[in-house]
Amino acid sequence: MKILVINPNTSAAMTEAIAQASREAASPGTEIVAVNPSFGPLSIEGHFDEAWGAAGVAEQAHLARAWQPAATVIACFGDPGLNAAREALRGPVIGIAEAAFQAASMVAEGFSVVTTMTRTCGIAEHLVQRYGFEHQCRGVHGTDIAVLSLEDCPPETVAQIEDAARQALARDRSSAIVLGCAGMAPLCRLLTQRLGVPVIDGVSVAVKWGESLAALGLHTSKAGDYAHPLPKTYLGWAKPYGWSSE
Ligand code: 2AL
Repeated sequence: MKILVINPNTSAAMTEAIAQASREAASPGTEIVAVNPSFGPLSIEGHFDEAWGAAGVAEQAHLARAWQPAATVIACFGDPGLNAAREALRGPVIGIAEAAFQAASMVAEGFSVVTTMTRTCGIAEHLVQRYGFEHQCRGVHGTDIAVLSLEDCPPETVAQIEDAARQALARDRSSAIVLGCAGMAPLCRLLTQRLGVPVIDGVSVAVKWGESLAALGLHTSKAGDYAHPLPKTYLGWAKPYGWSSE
């Protein structure tokens, strides 16, 4: 089966790192197609960036109509454009934040999120509420590590994330760590070894669940709120992305 992994930022290097992590998680026979939008911010570190990231996800989901992936992963921790992609596509669409929270809640009674810029903590906290994990998520912690500095992650940055995770485990009385950025996916194995608790990278969980839901024959319901968008004229540069019924 073919799984589409959309990195909502426009960093080609990060898309490649996410593709690599996705391929390591995928079963033999699963093909990972990793893409990023043709426009928008190089990294998503706030609401303004996220609005453009969501539009970029809509662009890529619209393009994927032509081949209908078996499942789609939205690989940015704010899950930008998740519901838009669900409307556009038939296969299941999974956000890495929701996948990570679900997985963490199954392996630990309480978990902490360690993320990038402190200013993005509110976005993660809103997702915790929206997905209903207020009782399991015991804290969201910013490190003020810029997303793009994860591309070429030096040992000091890894040490900083490890340190933040140790403090979170102690302060929150939690017993698992959720990595709050797709760019942290390559660090998951190393941090698991160092911390000795489950460390959850939403990219790999979302790929695995995408495969599982597709293998079960489940698709996004078109009977209700995730029905295809209404056919409509879009103006300006977004003109090609207005939905048409064919
Ligand atoms: C992210 C992420 O996963 N990708 C990105 O550009 N920004 N999230 C985050 N909290 O920094």
